[in-house]
Amino acid sequence: MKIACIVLPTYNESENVGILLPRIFEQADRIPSHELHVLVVDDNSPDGTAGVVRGLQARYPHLHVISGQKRGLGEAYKRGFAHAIKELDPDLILQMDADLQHSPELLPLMIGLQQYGFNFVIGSRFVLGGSTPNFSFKRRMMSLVGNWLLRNMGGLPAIKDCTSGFRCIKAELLKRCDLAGLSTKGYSFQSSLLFELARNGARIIEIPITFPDRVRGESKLGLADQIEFLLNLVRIRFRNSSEFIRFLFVGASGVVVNLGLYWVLTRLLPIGLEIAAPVAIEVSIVSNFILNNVYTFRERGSGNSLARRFLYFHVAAGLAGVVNYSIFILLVRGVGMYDILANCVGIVGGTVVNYLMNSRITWGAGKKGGPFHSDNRSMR
Ligand SMILES: Nc1nc2c(ncn2[C@@H]2O[C@H](COP(=O)(O)OP(=O)(O)O)[C@@H](O)[C@H]2O)c(=O)[nH]1
Ligand SMILES: [Mg+2]
Repeated sequence: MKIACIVLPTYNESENVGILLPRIFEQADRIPSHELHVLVVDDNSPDGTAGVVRGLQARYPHLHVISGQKRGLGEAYKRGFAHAIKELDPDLILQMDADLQHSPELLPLMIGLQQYGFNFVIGSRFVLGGSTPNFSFKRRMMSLVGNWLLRNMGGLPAIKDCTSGFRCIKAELLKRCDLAGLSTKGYSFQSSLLFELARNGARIIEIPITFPDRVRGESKLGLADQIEFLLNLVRIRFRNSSEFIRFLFVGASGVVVNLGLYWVLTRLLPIGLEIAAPVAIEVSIVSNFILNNVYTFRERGSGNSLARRFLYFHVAAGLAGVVNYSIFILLVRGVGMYDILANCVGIVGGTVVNYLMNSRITWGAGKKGGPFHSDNRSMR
């Protein structure tokens, strides 16, 4: 049977885990598709959280616990994910808080949604039906502004809750991600992980959750997390633009190839511009294809197979070529523009179309279907 493993980070949650863990395992019967496991990642909590968990292991054979140094929520998750993948080889990995702010009764739904093609389910406080009934005005504003900044800077305008800690992720998708590079602290780890999953082909759905205040214990996320969160916004933005900058470099090399060949064909050989231009375009498409494959999108694990990527790339390149050629002919024949200049304009138009298609589709989320598929990735 396939395994779903909840990675549950804890720091001083001894009062909560004793209540939460039985409530989680009560849900196991409602999840026919998966065997439910819980991995508690405790950072040597001084209040003896790990001891409480160990005490419950006799009752729950699928309860696991690892301990380590306290180095932030992000580090705890990284350790937990690696351990779960190595020891349990799960099909699904879930993230959840241990302080009863996330309702275990939603676990069957979050796990069940994977059957419908969603490989990343987010329990969301900010979609219709979600709520944060006990948030102070200040906390609500911080969360709303932070999430607004994140979704727009990171290029996922449709995602409402970028920092939620209640999520269900297909392990296969998580394995494609580069976790080592992600932030170590709380809120910024959650948002960095979201964008990393998106880059690697997540098909996302948000389901509404109620996020009440914690009743026992104290929140651990403080000022340092908020500062790292703000700095991380810049990193997230840069990470997205660095891909676009690489794409432009490749595009520039394509311009050299295109114009160089066009010049050779029209100036050194007796070939007319109607033929020379499309030949030059086609050769530059092929050189761009090779470079984009090995350079621009090298960090992305696409939801598409290599063969499919290869096919989509040619469709994108073909469309870009049509746009390039149409602009070129229109400008030369229609407006009487100098042919080299007209070709430059055509190349710019073709490059934009090429980038949008490759970023959103070829190296995108894979087969169409999820609400996430393309609109949310407008900045990539
Ligand atoms: N292992 C570990 N868990 C942490 C750390 N910081 C927070 N947590 C856990 O992460 C979850 C969410 O933290 P919490 O303080 O409730 O954040 P808040 O709900 O945003 O105020 C809880 O289960 C905490 O015990 C940490 O540094 N290490
Ligand atoms: Mg909490």
